[in-house]
Amino acid sequence: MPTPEEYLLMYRRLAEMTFFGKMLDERKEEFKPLKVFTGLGQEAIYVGAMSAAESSYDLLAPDHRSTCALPIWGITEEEIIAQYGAFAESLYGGYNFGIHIGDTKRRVVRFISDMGADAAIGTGMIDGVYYMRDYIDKNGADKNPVLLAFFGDGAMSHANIHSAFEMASTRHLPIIFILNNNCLAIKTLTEFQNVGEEFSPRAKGYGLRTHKAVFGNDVIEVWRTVKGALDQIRNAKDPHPPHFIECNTFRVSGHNAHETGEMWKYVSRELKREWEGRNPLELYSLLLRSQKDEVFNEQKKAEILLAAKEKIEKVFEAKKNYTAPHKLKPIFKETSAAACATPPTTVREITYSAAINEALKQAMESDSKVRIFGQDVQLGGVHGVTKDIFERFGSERIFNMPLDENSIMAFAIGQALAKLTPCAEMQFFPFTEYALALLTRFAGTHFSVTGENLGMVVRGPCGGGFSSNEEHQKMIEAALAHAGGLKIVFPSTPYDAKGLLLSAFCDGNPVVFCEQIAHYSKKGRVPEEMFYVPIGKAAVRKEGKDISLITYGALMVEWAIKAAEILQTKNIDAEVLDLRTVVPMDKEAILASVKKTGRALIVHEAKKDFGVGAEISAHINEFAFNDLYSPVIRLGAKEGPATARMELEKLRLPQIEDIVAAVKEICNGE
Ligand SMILES: Cc1ncc(C[n+]2csc(CCOP(=O)(O)OP(=O)(O)O)c2C)c(N)n1
Repeated sequence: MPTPEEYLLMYRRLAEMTFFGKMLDERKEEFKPLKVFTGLGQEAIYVGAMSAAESSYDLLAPDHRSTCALPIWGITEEEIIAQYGAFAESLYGGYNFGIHIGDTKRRVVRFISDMGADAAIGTGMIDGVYYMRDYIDKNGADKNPVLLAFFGDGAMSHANIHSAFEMASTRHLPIIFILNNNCLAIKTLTEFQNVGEEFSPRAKGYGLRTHKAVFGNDVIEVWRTVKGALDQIRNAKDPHPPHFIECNTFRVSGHNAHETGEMWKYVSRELKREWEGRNPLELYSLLLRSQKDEVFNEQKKAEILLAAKEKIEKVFEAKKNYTAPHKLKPIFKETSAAACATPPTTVREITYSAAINEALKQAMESDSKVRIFGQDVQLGGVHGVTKDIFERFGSERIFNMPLDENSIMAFAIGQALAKLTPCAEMQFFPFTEYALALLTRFAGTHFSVTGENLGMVVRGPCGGGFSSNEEHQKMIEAALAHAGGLKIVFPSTPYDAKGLLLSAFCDGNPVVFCEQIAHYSKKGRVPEEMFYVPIGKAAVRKEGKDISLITYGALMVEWAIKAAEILQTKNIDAEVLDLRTVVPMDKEAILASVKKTGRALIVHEAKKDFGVGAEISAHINEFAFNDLYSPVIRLGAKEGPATARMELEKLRLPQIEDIVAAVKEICNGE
């Protein structure tokens, strides 16, 4: 049971948070046009759970009702209000609003709107905190941090929660999942999310330790249950399953404060009134009065309530000084290109795949914060790119993951938040689409929003040139590039594959590394030592003066070079510019080449329509229009899916002959 001091502390916190929520609700108009999300009536879950935990080392993955949890974790009410209004003085300088807040230093996962995302990302973060403690810092092993991850009954249906449970259980992570079951997901009643009385059978199915559902308006019941789970996890000798605690409550305010008056449209007035009668603060006053007369009496209660009210009023006073933001922030952390200690000398012929494997090993050797994970990677992965790494570095550095790209991406982001350098393998790049939301909406925005770098590498094979299908070879770089905040790298040679991958590991931004599947066995000259090819710098593969062939990716670069050789015999001197990276795009190199040749043919393997080529073409038209002798032309895959038959692939993908024909037409009008 709590000590008398703990009883009083929780009363004070509950009082402060109740006033805070009420004032946010009452003064919602001041935050317009932004919405205010409170969740009145649910305070006890967050105050009880967080009061049971240890704020100096446990972790928090909040949900959008977690306003009450944050001050206990050191994110002050002033900071919360500044964030609610997206003021210039807020932690994120006007980016995002409301409860969308977090702070890695204070061990709070940044909250994003995607339901369940924080719980999923939290799995990677808590895992990373332990790795950091045991293998990097090698101290503080007496402390066993636990992640408290909150989410609602609606989120229980989402893939992110599936990912969170799956990662937590398969990696035996010290996590307490806390379900705030407020009976509603916006306007949808719980019965549409779940059949049966409780959600715990689902959690049990994942191997989580479940508890009898808790009355979530009773701060002590929540505290006691969470405390018990924390003790079990912290003191376990062997790997202990994560816990799942379902807290039943009800939100007596609207989904956001602005629609409270409309709630009767989806809940009965009786039900709302019934739960209003179970107000957590009033229930707690009654409990304290009956049990703790010696430390709690009417006078003490009045003192605490008055102090809480005054504190919150002062917090709102501070808001007067907050101002509107007027500054957009950059999307990438600036990186100075990594340099080699000594210039590489030992050059030999190795395959594209071996070059990547060598880069992975050298990155791991030189930095023990690099960890590799994905499907089948311990045994080399299905393409053999990660072979022999497990034998050399062991299972703490390279490990297999469940067959779920969303889980892998969430875990990678969490590891990066824990200041490791994760390298997630996507077995085939198109399956990254299952992880697109977290990659683009968390990883791709993190630096802009927070100013904190998020160094991570997502790598895998892409592209055609072999018999397959759309599911295995669809090109998705245009979607990723359009999302923003992700560097996108396309190595075309074994040399670049190694040098660019080593750069990706020290970039400090999320880097998507697209390997050409059909080129894994192609050989090229590669230095044995570590070296770096700068990200964002194109390479001229063949000089020329008549036309610029602008391309990227190993397959198209190879074909463009072959086409240029054929064209040379026909007295057309084509320059081949290999972009190497789609983002950042080396626009200077593009303009320099086009200004020299006056003509441009853009070639890529991805579909022509709405592809990266359109961006390149637009850039040339914007900045080199007067240098052009003829319009910029694009070649790309035809509309429709990739196919299994090479006969059809020849029709679908731009071929060497197509490049030659297009150039002849541009240059000679043939
Ligand atoms: C993936 C995703 N889909 C839809 C939404 C829009 N949305 C915001 S809150 C919400 C309801 C969440 O319900 P629940 O998880 O029960 O939490 P509660 O609001 O009841 O606390 C929805 C659907 C979202 N934020 N994320």
